[in-house]
Amino acid sequence: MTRHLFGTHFGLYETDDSAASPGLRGIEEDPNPTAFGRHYLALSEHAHRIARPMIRRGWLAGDERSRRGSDRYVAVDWETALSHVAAELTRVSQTHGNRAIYAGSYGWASAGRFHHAQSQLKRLLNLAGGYTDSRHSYSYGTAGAFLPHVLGMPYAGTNACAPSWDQVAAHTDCLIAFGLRLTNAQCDPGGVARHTVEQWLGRALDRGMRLVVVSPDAGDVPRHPNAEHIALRPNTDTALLLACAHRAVATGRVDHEALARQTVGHERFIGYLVGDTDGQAKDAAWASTITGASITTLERVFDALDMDTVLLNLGWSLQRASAGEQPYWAAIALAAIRGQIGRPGGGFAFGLGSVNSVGQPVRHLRAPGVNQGTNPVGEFIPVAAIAELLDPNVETLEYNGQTLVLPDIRLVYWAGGNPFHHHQDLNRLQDVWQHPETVVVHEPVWSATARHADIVLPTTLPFERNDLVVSSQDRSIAYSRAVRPPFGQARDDHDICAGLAQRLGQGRAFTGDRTKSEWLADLYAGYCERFDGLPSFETLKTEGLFTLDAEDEAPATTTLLAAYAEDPERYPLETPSGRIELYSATIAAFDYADCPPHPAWVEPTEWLGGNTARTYPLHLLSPQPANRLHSQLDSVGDSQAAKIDGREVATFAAADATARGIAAGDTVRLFNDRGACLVGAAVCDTLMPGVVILPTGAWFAPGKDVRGRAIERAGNPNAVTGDFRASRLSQGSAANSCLVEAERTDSAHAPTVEDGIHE
Ligand SMILES: Nc1nc2c(c(=O)[nH]1)N[C@H]1C(S)=C(S)[C@@H](COP(=O)(O)OP(=O)(O)OC[C@H]3O[C@@H](n4cnc5c(=O)[nH]c(N)nc54)[C@H](O)[C@@H]3O)O[C@H]1N2
Ligand SMILES: Nc1nc2c(c(=O)[nH]1)N[C@H]1C(S)=C(S)[C@@H](COP(=O)(O)OP(=O)(O)OC[C@H]3O[C@@H](n4cnc5c(=O)[nH]c(N)nc54)[C@H](O)[C@@H]3O)O[C@H]1N2
Ligand SMILES: [Mo]
Repeated sequence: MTRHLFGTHFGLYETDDSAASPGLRGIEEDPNPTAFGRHYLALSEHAHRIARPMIRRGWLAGDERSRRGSDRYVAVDWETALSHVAAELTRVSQTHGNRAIYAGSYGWASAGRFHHAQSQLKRLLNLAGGYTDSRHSYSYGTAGAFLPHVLGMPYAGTNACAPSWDQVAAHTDCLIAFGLRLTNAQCDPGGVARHTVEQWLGRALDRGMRLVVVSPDAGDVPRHPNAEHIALRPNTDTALLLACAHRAVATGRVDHEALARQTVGHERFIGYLVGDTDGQAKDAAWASTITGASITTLERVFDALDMDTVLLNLGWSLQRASAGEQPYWAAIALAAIRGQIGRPGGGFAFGLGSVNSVGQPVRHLRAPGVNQGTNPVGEFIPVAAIAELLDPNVETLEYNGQTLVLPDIRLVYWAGGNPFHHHQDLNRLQDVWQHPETVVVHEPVWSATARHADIVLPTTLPFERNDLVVSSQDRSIAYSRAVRPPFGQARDDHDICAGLAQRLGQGRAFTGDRTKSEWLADLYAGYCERFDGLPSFETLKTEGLFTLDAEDEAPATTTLLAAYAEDPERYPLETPSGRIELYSATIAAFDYADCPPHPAWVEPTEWLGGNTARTYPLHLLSPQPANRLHSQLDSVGDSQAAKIDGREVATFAAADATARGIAAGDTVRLFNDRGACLVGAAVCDTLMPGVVILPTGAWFAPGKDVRGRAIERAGNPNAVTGDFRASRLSQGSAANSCLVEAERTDSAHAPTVEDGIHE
């Protein structure tokens, strides 16, 4: 019998059309399926779907006063829409060169190796002369640019800096986790067959591992007798880590031999720790003022560090902040000082628990995807610099020791991402977004980005097409089957790009003369060439799922930097010195005040200890949503069920709520100088006072309140976050450095969230 599977970034599902529970259920092989995915099919006929190609009225009429984001759309046929897009690509390329086309097109789109929107678009544009691209990600942009200076190249990848979970389960005596939100481990770009992070963590805890969760929110701590909480102000982990290193130095707990062998620059770093350079010892008293944690609390961390095998795990959220390089560097330095690097279950880790795949001891089923070709245009931006790129007043950008000259963008082309979800300070983005001459977007739904486009091309969703679903960081491959017909006139990204390629004289070059089924078969053949034992394509289609290696094997067990730690001469790192750099001459030469040449406390742009906190005394954290993937599935199921009056829920510490007369269920206005948004209020006693949590993903719904002030109505944190970066070195997103104030609003006077689809 044929098994009907459906693959997503948050798991594999089986269709379940029984009358009791129409929809999807997680596959039986998955020990912890993601609940919100069950409602995916509710998008199949949803009012937010786009049925026909649409063109913005003002763009069509050449009306220069019309604004993207507040205009209406007219439906056109595909022939008209594709002719306009092809003509614009040709015009811009001929008049301004292909560097005037920005198609970095960042975003997660949907799982599926073939129907990967970005790959399809980039293959098309490379055949048409190229485009200005983006580098790195919002997820890991700070670490990705920074770590090559300290650890060298292979260690800068998202999944490259962690021991495997089996080693944690077997050897770690104490795991100190800086930020841990287990719902995040439900997702992985490309897909997840088995969600095992909670199982692994549970195994370690049951063996007796101590878990210390350092976070502004005690709600992050898993319920277990061996788990404890350390509260600290957001963005101050570096001070805590430096104090730990200082204490090791001051009390003779330094592994001098390992430090000398594995690192360079430790003398200068230690000089900074003890205050030689600035007269300030980075001791517990110093760290206490910065972190807001008492000295007694800090001593609990010191005590934990005295255990035998200690692993410092830093979530990706820590580097998505002002000076986000520093906590990572400080953790590397602390692990080195304690002689933990290269020990099974010890050392440092980045991102265990941030997604499912980090630390999985499995072989990676990895093969080439859709060949994007090569981009003749060399220009790029670090991905979070989109507003600078579009702002005609910004001509250059400091980045990683270079001065990038920003191209003059005339055409923006986005397929598979939602910048009006992912970017910070969306009010600024909305302004600079008015500058390009044309914006083309492929979208299955009327996302905020679709509503800010000139030409909107409706795409299918993954349950409307067949695909291979496999993550390059995992070991399973699935055949994902169409279970619904395409909505309205929606087309696959591939078919849209093929139609454009044909109009640009590149039709056969784009399709390779293959049908979509032939493309799938070819991609699958690529896996069979690299891995033995894969079933035939026909068998995969029938059985649905294939997994490398047996369930209980850990064939890819990893001790991070084991060979290097043992013999740095023989296995040097790809850094200038071949060693872990605790002082970087390269970074010193950049001369960036926001990224000093050794791990250091750099005051964040916005934090509770800074001047801005006098006006805006609440630190807003915007973590990943538990009930959806970013903005995806916000319109349905669990995400809608959790809203208050249709708005996203912000969680306040009890003391902050009381001080402002806010009660659970109230409508609250969060605001600062950049903007304001309306949220529903929840109040809890686990959160550190001074901190507010508003997950990302509510659909950006700009509007006006009764007093005529600009206000975002759905509870999107990026209406207030700042569009500054971790540092000039990385230009990574600093979404987690944001101060706001909050006030109760009479919900009767607050504008409600309506669809506002302009058709
Ligand atoms: N404040 C704040 N902001 C953040 C973060 C934060 O922590 N705080 N986190 C950041 C991070 S880490 C990330 S990764 C980003 C995520 O940002 P994005 O990846 O841009 O967010 P998504 O909502 O996943 O956007 C994907 C879009 O693709 C569309 N789509 C789905 N399937 C298809 C398809 O087959 N074809 C096409 N053409 N489109 C499709 C969806 O409808 C959706 O609009 O957000 C970042 N933004
Ligand atoms: N369900 C679901 N899972 C997802 C996603 C999703 O949209 N939905 N998105 C995926 C994506 S794209 C990514 S990149 C990953 C991101 O994974 P992460 O970057 O790890 O996640 P965040 O949700 O931003 O933050 C995780 C935790 O860090 C804590 N934290 C925040 N700031 C600080 C700080 O300054 N210090 C300390 N010690 N702790 C802090 C918060 O309390 C929060 O609980 O998640 C992935 N997983
Ligand atoms: Mo991400």
